[in-house]
Amino acid sequence: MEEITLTAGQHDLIYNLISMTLAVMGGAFIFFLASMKRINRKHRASMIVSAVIVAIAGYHYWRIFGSFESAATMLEGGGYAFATEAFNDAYRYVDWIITVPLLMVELVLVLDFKDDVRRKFIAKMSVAAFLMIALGYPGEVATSTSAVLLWGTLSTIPFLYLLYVLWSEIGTAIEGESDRVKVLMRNTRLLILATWGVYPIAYLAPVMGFEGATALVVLQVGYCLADMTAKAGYGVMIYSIARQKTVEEGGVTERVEVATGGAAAVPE
Ligand SMILES: *C/C=C(C)/C=C/C=C(C)/C=C/C1=C(C)CCCC1(C)C
Repeated sequence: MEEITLTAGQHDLIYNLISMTLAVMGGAFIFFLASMKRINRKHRASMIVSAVIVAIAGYHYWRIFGSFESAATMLEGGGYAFATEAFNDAYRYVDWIITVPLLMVELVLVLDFKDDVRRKFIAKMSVAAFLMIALGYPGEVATSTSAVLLWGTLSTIPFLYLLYVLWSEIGTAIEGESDRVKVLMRNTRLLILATWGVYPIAYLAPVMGFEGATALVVLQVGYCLADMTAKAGYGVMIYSIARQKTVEEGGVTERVEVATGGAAAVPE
């Protein structure tokens, strides 16, 4: 089994960041559920999906945290011996397989795509996301540079396709929206580009000339920061789109069935 030595500082950085990511996912979960009241019912599905995503990620972070803890053994002279094979990083890939398509679902729900466009978009994105993650995994666990680069390159093809479709579909979807919603959607698009772009960079850490311990730090720090922003931060952006639309619709209205069979709007 491969074992690397982490300084106390390297160990604590990863340890605390995984812990922080777990806390952020938990906090985001409460925020999304609690904020549901502030947006109109027709946009609420996107908030539910946001909450599901951070709940799934939170669970995986809890497992990653435990796995990291048990793979590290404190050394007498300071620092930690870290058994890389005992650290189950596959939790991340399992998480992505579920959460990446859900992130796309969250988006189409708030963008109000037409039904047929929505179905096609979700299908295309799910296939691309699956290929991206499935092709990336063999490279994540590979030890040779050539295998990392090969799988990384193959995974980048669906990744670029995904970004391209996302970019153009959002471009089309924002046309009919108000100026404020347009700005929020453009920012969301940039957030996706900036945060998703971190994953392939972090993935390359082991072949970018970093030695074992440093590569582990770069990779774990990169994935943690990217997950916090791409899931919780992104969810907050989606919330602000839903909230803005609600404001433009005249505030939150609850539809209440009345005896006549009609519906009355009751402002909260
Ligand atoms: C919440 C999790 C998200 C948004 C995960 C996104 C993951 C990626 C964009 C991963 C991309 C990769 C490549 C483009 C090439 C190398 C392998 C991956 C899987 C790290």
